[in-house]
Amino acid sequence: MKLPDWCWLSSAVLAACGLVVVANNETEEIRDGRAKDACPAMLESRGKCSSAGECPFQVTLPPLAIQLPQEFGRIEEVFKEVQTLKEIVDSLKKSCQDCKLQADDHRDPGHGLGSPGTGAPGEAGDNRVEELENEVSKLSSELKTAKEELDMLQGRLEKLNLVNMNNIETYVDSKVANLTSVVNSLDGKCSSKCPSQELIQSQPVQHLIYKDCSDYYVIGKRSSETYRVTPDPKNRSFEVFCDMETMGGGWTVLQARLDGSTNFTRTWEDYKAGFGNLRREFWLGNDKIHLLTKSKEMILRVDLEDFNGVKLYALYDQFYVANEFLKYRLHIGNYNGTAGDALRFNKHYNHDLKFFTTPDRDNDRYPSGNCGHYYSSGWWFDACLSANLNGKYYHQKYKGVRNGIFWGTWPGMNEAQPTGYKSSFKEAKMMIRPKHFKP
Ligand SMILES: *[C@@H]1O[C@H](CO)[C@@H](O)[C@H](O)[C@H]1NC(C)=O
Ligand SMILES: *[C@@H]1O[C@H](CO)[C@@H](O)[C@H](O)[C@H]1NC(C)=O
Ligand SMILES: *[C@@H]1O[C@H](CO)[C@@H](O)[C@H](O)[C@H]1NC(C)=O
Ligand SMILES: *[C@@H]1O[C@H](CO)[C@@H](O)[C@H](O)[C@H]1NC(C)=O
Ligand SMILES: CC(=O)N[C@H]1CO[C@H](CO)[C@@H](O)[C@@H]1O
Ligand SMILES: [Ca+2]
Repeated sequence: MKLPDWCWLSSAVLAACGLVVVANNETEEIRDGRAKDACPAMLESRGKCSSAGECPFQVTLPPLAIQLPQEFGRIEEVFKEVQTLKEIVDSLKKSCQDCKLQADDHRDPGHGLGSPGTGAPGEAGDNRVEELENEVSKLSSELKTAKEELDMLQGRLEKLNLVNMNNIETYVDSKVANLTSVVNSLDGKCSSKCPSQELIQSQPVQHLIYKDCSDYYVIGKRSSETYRVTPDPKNRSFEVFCDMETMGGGWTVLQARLDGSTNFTRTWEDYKAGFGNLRREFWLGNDKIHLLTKSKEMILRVDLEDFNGVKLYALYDQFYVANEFLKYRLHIGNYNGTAGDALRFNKHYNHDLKFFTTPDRDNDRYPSGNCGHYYSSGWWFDACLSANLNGKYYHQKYKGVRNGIFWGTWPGMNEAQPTGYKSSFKEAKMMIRPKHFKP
């Protein structure tokens, strides 16, 4: 009875592993077009990967050579991920063995399971896991070797981007994600067959992939840095900046303003994909924000600092951004904090449940114009705003349309100034963390 499951699973796994191996074969295709004519150096494969899994790809380096950008250090992360996978397969194997023993104990002899073939399915299962295990360790040692070779080369090389590392990275990433999802489904199959389910569920496959910054916090990462997250195993992973200090840490930063170095007057496509510099000013991107808020129940924290050095914050105990089809509609929960509930200012100015609007895409509730165009930003405009953290960055007070970074409940902000000047913010930041996270 177990056999078909095991067969199916293991062949899926092996297919996934096989594909990773082919990645080496494919690197040939990932050369930079410019390089082909200019210089004969290239990363290339030397024929098919052998059945032993060895892929004789190589980097040819006549007089000059390629620089392998720092990002290639990602291989190391991938390697760690594979190691984690390996550990999980180990523990799966163990729990499946326990499971099999129990199943043997409780077998009803009246059923066909008592036939001479009985022992075989279990055995086969174990062998498959072993095969998978071998396959995974082979893969990890291959990656390791590749990394060592590249590290060695790095010393000799100058800045010359012959190889598009991003493509390789994405490729390897997607294959590891694939492997991950297959192992996850393997876990599902195993526990569904196992009588002692609690036992297995108490070893969840949790940090196989890091869904957001809180997962990095849990494994002991405590420096505020960029990390790679995979909120949805079916989608791509991407870099985020993690705030590991504020209120215990574990925050995934969605937006930051601090010096005006990034222009926030942007199109729908820009807001969709994200823009700016994760270490300075940026918008993470609506698709990514959607995936992050879909993967876990999140809370939002907004931090603001004005030019007088006053720092206040707002917390919302729910934060969800729908997908593009639903125009990235905003959902916020109850407010708590010191900066005031500007997102839900009153009946007429309420950003909750509003669609995202950009200067080129009007989804707001203002009938005679586009709030995004008028206020120079993308935001969940009502008609139009009591808050706009994506407004223009002003280095001082300004006059005219209130299109600066705005938080309507800020002390003194809304009052008409006799001079007609409006005040803005020195820093603004939006970040999220799982609701049930305890630092
Ligand atoms: C792998 O390499 C072989 C021989 O170099 C080539 O024929 C084949 O098309 C390559 N496969 C892929 C997927 O690139
Ligand atoms: C993993 O790769 C296999 C083979 O290409 C593919 O059929 C499968 O859909 C992939 N699974 C995921 C979750 O991407
Ligand atoms: C920001 O971008 C918008 C749209 O491209 C442009 O009109 C505006 O001048 C830019 N602002 C700055 C300060 O560069
Ligand atoms: C607001 O948040 C703080 C800190 O998490 C908490 O102690 C307090 O009880 C919260 N207040 C309300 C009204 O939820
Ligand atoms: C944000 C993002 O990349 N979403 C993608 C997730 O995967 C689905 C289906 O594969 C795509 O349609 C989304 O665009
Ligand atoms: Ca409108």
